[in-house]
Amino acid sequence: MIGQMKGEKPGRRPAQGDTATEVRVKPKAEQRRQRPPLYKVLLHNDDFTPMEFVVAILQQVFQKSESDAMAIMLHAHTTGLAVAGVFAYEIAEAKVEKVTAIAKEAEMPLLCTMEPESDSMGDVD
Ligand code: TYC
Repeated sequence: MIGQMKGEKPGRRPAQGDTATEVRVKPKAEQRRQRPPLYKVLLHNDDFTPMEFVVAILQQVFQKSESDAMAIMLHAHTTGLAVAGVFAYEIAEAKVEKVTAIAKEAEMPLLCTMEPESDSMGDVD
């Protein structure tokens, strides 16, 4: 909020003709309240799940294009882990459950987990 901050005494409102620009930086706690903490949904590599199966999951569950799905799958395949998407807690949880259910049904060992996304300051919520 620019101008009067929460819990602050009212002061003179900026008037036309004022030249100084007042920049207020909100306390960190207040900044955090504005957006929900985000979670990365991770796909883990394994030696058994077919590449095409992982690509299909990325398209179906995460609405990825075929080329993006292929790139994410190959990243998991080569590094061991890939971010399938970043979501608010409940959505991330639902994605993990969906992937896990599809993999279980197909008797694939594909592992999908979630972890807090760190913000630009490197903090996790
Ligand atoms: N490594 C698997 C294979 O060679 C493919 C794979 C990729 C599995 C990504 C899981 O998250 C994964 N068939």
